Amino acid sequence: MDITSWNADELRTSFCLAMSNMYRKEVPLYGDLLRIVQEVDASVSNRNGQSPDDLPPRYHLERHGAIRLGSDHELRVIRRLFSILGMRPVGYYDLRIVNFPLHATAFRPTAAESLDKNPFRVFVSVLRKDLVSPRLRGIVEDALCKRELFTPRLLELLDRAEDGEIMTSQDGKELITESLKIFRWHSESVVHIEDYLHLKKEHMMIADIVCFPSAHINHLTPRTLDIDLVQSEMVKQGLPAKERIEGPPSRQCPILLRQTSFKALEEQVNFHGGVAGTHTARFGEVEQRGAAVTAKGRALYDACLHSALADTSRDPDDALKVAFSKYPDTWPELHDLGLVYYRYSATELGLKSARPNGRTGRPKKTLKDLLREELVKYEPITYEDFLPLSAAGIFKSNLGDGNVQAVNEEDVGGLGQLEEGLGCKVADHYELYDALQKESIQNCERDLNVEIV
Ligand code: OOG
Ligand code: NI
Repeated sequence: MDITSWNADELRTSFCLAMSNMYRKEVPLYGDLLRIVQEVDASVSNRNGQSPDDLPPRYHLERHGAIRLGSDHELRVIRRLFSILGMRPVGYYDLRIVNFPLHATAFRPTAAESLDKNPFRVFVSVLRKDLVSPRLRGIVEDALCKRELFTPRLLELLDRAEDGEIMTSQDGKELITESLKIFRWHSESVVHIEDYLHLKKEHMMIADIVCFPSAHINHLTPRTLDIDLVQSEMVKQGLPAKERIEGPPSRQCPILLRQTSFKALEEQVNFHGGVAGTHTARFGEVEQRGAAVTAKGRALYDACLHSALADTSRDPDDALKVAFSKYPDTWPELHDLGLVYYRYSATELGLKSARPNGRTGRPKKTLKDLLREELVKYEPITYEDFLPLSAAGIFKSNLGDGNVQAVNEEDVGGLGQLEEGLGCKVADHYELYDALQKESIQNCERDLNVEIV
């Protein structure tokens, strides 16, 4: 795409494509995964009597990525960069619940129009040094001090954009080139292999963050229409697929997020001092997204998931199916029980029967009436966020780190710590979905010329 002027949505799309091209070169299996997703989506579209071109534009671009950072300074600059790409921090993920010494947020667009154009999201974790053993903190500080993720040119472009200077096409291209340098893989480690092994013994994540000169992108994840088909294609085509799909089971009405991956590569690394070794961190993932659930819908999801995890009498996939039989699986039920967020819109019949104001003003109607009279319809709002327990399942199979038990301690001010590092608040995803739902109701009031009470 040619960037002709300052436009966050276009910049984000260019950035996302550039990142995807870079990762495809670095991890060729990711290219194979993209091809499989394209083939599966085309066959699902055909099955539904559609052409892949009938899909909304976001489907062809859609993916997420994940990076891990070592300091507040790094987090702050990433926040500035992503803000220029139209992505802001949403949600707080305390990854102690999966036994990682990290916490995280997801940078993503939040406005309906931007999400429709390209909902690219990046899950950004930050190392919590307070959760690293005191005896290792020196190695961590030393290594992080030695690295600088951002080029002077990138910092200059960020300053200029923040000062409101018009970004030319050339500036936009340079911004992307300079930012890719943050996320590129380096096979040279900044630490000695002994230190790497000490850090890795404490937690793989600490070694992955601290020992390399960049904040390498550790996976990219295209969205697919049928994750079960992608999973079986991966196996058929000999990709080292993870054994199980994470998240809810396959349903008539998909909710939240289902994910699977191919396992991480073992990569050659030259450690400081010239010793050769390996590191395993980078992989490819695929996701199928469903509806955003309300807090009530999430509580039910968590309850079903926990009962599936506790059921050792069955195979995990069967346990999941049994546990989720308690989760309603028709859109009207999910709607009437308030489990899912919806986008409402006027039907053709509604638009045709809309009347100008009478003498008593706009008629008052309830949403229930409008739905019953088929003047309004609804579709679920897509879940744009993440599920840390699923992420832990992905990492368990990728890193061979079996320890993903939940830690049930109270939050010791992690959110405040993260927000201080960011230099801003993180948005609450429930509030965002609620606002999208409300906005859609207001659009119905306008289009039907009624007051919805
Ligand atoms: C977590 C990444 C989370 C997902 O799909 O849930 C994620 C990490 O980098 O440690 O990408
Ligand atoms: Ni992911």
